[in-house]
Amino acid sequence: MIIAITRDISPSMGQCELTYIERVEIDIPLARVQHAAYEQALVQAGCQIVSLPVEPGLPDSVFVEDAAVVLDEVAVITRPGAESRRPETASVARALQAYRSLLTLEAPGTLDGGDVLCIGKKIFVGSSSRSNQAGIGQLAAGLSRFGYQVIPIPVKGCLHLKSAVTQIGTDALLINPAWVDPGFFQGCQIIHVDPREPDGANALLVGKQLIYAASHPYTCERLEEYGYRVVPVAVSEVEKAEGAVTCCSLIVSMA
Ligand code: CIR
Repeated sequence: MIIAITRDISPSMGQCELTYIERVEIDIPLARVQHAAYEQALVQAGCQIVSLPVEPGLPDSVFVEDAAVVLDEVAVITRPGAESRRPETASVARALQAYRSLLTLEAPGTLDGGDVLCIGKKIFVGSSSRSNQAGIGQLAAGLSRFGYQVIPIPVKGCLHLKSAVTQIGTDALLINPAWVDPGFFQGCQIIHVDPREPDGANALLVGKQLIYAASHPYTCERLEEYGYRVVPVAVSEVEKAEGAVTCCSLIVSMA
């Protein structure tokens, strides 16, 4: 069984944090419809949805990925880099404690789950504007007992490491080489985004399905040519909040 923890769109999402993109109006009713379809895609991929209560006062709270890092042995509750986002973690921790023992990052450490890419026992962490050395150090210290190696890597031009690279198969990655150096991922099959779609590197692998933003048709076609089973979802409204498909769920694999 696979659990997907999600949270519905906040009515205040229009006041979300933005770093690399301009603010444009978000259609909240449409965002809710798209989020329901995203959850449906997760169900079709084999997930059971655990939906957290909506947080009217927390604009970015749909982006549950940033509040935790879920591994087979343990879940790490983060301390998000944006101060406005720190209250999001309490309810995520309450939900996760049903499935995992918890570690919690502490000040002055900051880390967003969107910066964390786990491939086997290697955990790549983006040194971004959201995840600092102290946060990455705490993650490494907390996870070393489970045999994980934490590897900090620079990202440029985008919010999070997983804006630049995500896992699309056991040893396969989808990447925008302008934002992260593919040389960090020796031994993996690397597929580049179509250059017309710099934001296209964020895909959510669940089982054998790739949940992927419908706004990137060229990269989608490329993935299909490589034989990937792509499930396109419309996420225009969370994209206006600088989010994408991995950000809106926490995937918890149950043995
Ligand atoms: C933020 O700036 O924190 C939100 N507006 C977007 C977070 C997206 N999260 C993610 O990519 N993991």
